[in-house]
Amino acid sequence: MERTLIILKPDAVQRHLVGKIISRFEEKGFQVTGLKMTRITEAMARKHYAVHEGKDFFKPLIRYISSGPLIVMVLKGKDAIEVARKMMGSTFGSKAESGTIRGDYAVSTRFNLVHGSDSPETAEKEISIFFKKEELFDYNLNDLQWIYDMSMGDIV
Ligand code: IDP
Ligand code: MG
Repeated sequence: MERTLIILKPDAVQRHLVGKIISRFEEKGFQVTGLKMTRITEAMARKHYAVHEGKDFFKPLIRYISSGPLIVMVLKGKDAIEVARKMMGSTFGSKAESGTIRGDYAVSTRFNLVHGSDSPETAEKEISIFFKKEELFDYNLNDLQWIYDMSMGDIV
């Protein structure tokens, strides 16, 4: 099982899409292990998007992501990182495939509603930026044996 950090960016909050986007991830079968509304300071944003420092879109990206309250959540599931990014669609709203979150709800190249970690290393780093240990919950999901076939001992 893998963990990923998902952010519903300030445009998702302003556009009343929080419930819809969370539902998509829940309905897919992911377990929500942490969830809150917060704001990110410019310093946190710079840390979170450090890989983009120096690029032409860095400054407006920092302004965008720190411009209002957002939702951060940690999802747990098999291949959660890759599957969540697939559900989000490609970066630019105008290019994202229909059926994905960005493809269905975004047209902008910057205001693209969601963030999802892109590797296990970045996921762990990003989770530690936004969540304290006591804000994350380890609990049994009752229907897990219907989300995956675990009858042979592994998770399929
Ligand atoms: P990702 O969110 O799909 O992983 P990244 O390349 O990591 O995409 O870019 C981070 C964020 O920066 C994007 O989600 C988007 O909001 C913004 N962004 C990326 N490229 C551009 C661009 O060319 N113009 C404007 N904004 C951009
Ligand atoms: Mg990225």
